[in-house]
Amino acid sequence: AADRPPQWIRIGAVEDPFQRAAELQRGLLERPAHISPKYFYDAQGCALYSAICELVEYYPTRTETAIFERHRDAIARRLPREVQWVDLGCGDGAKSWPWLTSVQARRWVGVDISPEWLSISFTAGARRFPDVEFTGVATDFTRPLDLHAVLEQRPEWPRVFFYPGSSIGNFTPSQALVLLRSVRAHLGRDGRLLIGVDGVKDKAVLEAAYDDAIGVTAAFNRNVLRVVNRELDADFDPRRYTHRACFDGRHSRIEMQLVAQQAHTVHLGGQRRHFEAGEAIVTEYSYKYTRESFSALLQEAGYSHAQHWSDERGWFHVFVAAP
Ligand code: AVJ
Repeated sequence: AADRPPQWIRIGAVEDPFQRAAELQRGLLERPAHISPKYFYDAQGCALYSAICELVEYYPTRTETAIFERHRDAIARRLPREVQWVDLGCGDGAKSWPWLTSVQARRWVGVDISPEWLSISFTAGARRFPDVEFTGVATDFTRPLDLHAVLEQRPEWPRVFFYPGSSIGNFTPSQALVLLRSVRAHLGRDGRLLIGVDGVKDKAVLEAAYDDAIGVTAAFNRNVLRVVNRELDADFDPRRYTHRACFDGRHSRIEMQLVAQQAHTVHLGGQRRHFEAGEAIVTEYSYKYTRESFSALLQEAGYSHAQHWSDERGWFHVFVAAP
């Protein structure tokens, strides 16, 4: 691939600041107020999320990594070879690199909402794997996924879609179903989906993972108000909000909120919004699945079969699903 320069593709008006501001304003004027978790990830938010992944309480990242390390060969045996490796929400790309060797990848297609992350991962990967073709696609998973044209550039290479870290947990089950179906529509006959999903477990363990003792997750949550201030020309004071994370067993999800400590009025890009003391802004859902509930979702999305791996405690699930 040395003769093929890295490719850069941008789908849609991803970072259209007017669209982002309008979406933020709409959500904050609703009752209850809400902010999509995609707004967490500015430079500071990405750094805080990296710090979260190192916390003793935040088990998902290290549990998934341990499953991947322990079962890498067995998992890879369920995947095709000489593939186009599609990394959904690639971030810094680091989770992909060992797999590129395992499956003799010919091409890496990194997909991320953040052009900054894309160029970081893209540059790191292209240096590390000079014989692999690198393509970066900037898009937002809340819009319909359409990578057909990109993947058709290399019709001879089967596709593996890699969606680790339980990122799927940010979608409601019905939104997740839409995404899983659209991934399936990209797989062709030989393609596979390799996905990591966080498991249902003890409420205290779950809540500690989203409300750590030294307050990193609280800082991550409050940081979204600074993103809002910048993008929407708002005047939230993050110090007036406390972090809350509760596991809602009925919906099988962690719900993260920012709770106003006193009544106050905020300016939101030309509008005003009053918040009562104790009023909450919903900032994130993180859905948790059992082996059975996620297998059922895969089946409902049309996948014909799936293999499963987990850790000793059954805290995290990894699936390879076939179309
Ligand atoms: C990046 C969506 C997988 O839900 O665990 C971590 C984000 N939020 N701590 C998750 C998150 C608070 C994370 N995901």
